Amino acid sequence: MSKNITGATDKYLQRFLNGVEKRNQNEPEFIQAVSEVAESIFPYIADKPIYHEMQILERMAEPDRVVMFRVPWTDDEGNIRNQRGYRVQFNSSIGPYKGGLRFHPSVNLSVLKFLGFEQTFKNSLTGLPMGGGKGGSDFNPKGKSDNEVMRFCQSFMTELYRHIGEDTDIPAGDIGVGAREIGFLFGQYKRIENRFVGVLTGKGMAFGGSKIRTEATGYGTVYFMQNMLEHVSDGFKDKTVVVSGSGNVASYAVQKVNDLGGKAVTLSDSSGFIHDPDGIDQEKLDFVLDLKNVRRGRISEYADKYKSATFHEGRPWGVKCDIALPCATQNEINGDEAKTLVDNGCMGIAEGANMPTDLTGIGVFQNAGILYAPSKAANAGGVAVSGLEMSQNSARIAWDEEELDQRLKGIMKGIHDSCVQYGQQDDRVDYLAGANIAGFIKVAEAMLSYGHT
Ligand code: NDP
Ligand code: 2IT
Repeated sequence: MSKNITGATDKYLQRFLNGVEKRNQNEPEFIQAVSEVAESIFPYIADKPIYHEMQILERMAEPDRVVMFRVPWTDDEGNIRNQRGYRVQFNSSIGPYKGGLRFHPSVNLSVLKFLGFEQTFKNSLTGLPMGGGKGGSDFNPKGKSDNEVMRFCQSFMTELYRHIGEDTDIPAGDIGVGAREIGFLFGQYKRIENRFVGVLTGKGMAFGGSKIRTEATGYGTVYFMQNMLEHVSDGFKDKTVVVSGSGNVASYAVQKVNDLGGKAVTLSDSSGFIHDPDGIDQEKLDFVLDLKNVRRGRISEYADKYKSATFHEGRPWGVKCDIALPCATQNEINGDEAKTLVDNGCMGIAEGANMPTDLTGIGVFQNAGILYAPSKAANAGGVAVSGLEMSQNSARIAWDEEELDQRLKGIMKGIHDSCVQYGQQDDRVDYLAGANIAGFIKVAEAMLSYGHT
């Protein structure tokens, strides 16, 4: 790129970011997500004035609409409780809004806007016709009875139902929203609307769910890492893998690492992490799945049961590894932790969680030149199989497990190859730039076709 273009690009980028910061004060996660994308897109559009004239990125950085609502519910003691519910309908340029619901006390508008913005690019990368959205509540499911969770979900859906629909907006799970919550939410939607349609994904197999959806995010993240390794003539065999989180994404990431001959040695939750140098095999993973999905306990119990493991407070990034798969939450790897990973010889990161590495951490990985797959590429397998669940629901058919796993693998390979196409540099692939640009192009093309909408 010539010096003049670089100078102009920096000026436009700075002006754009100043505007985003001014309009979204007190929304640090949203500003972080937009900055990361903009830094890839401005150099790409430097010689494409139409994107500037049509204010494409400026419009992409503003949600189509945000719905915020009151969610009253009654706890088991008969107290009336009150939560805040949200649905951020971010961008429907290439399909109906699609994205998860998160129930966690940290949920606020900044978090859901960052997630909805990211989702728009991620969904575009899958190649399926899905726009971006995200929603949720500051409700904390931890320590609540099944009945309390049911009453909360029913109240939440009693408002949400009027904003969603199988061709309008199709929510799914995310942190704190799994099979149990999707069942309660779908049951209430069906009761209010008296229609049995694919308005949610991640449904149970008895009521329109898709095979492989539960496993898809974790499997997809590992498939993406495998694609990156194969691209440099390497593989998972005998690699030591550090995983954070112990929920849906982390559990099935561990399972697929084992399948491919790697050794996963950590899992974590918000209290700390376990380190099991012998590896987390299927029997131990079955214990974790029961602990987290049925008994709803803490990961420290793993170290009580398995003497090969130790429990530690904090995050697992100090454990020496070849590959790291952050699968818990945003900003769980800071600059110092990224440096520790690199100094300990880590050669690849694939983000199962959304935006788990902060901007300083990303800079550390990029400067080190190691394999770094940003979340919008690496964890797109979950929403991709959600898209396949939508297709199956519309056609009233059900594909088998093998067919779905093949499609998931094909979609992850397609995303990998798009990242290579748009991120290839002299001697390496910049997967961050590749994912951002490849995700941007299709949404931008649709927006250009629509004029000012
Ligand atoms: P789960 O609720 O199943 O599990 C979340 C895990 O992360 C738990 O172990 C939880 O610990 C931990 N965690 C959550 N918040 C924090 C925190 N603030 N600090 C430390 N640990 C935390 O969620 P998922 O596995 O579904 O989601 C994990 C990540 O993957 C999220 O970033 C999500 O957005 C992303 N993702 C999920 C997809 C899906 O299909 N489910 C698809 C794509 C991305 P604790 O129990 O102590 O809270
Ligand atoms: O972040 C994500 O991609 C998800 N939580 C899954 C969204 C979906 O609609 O399956």
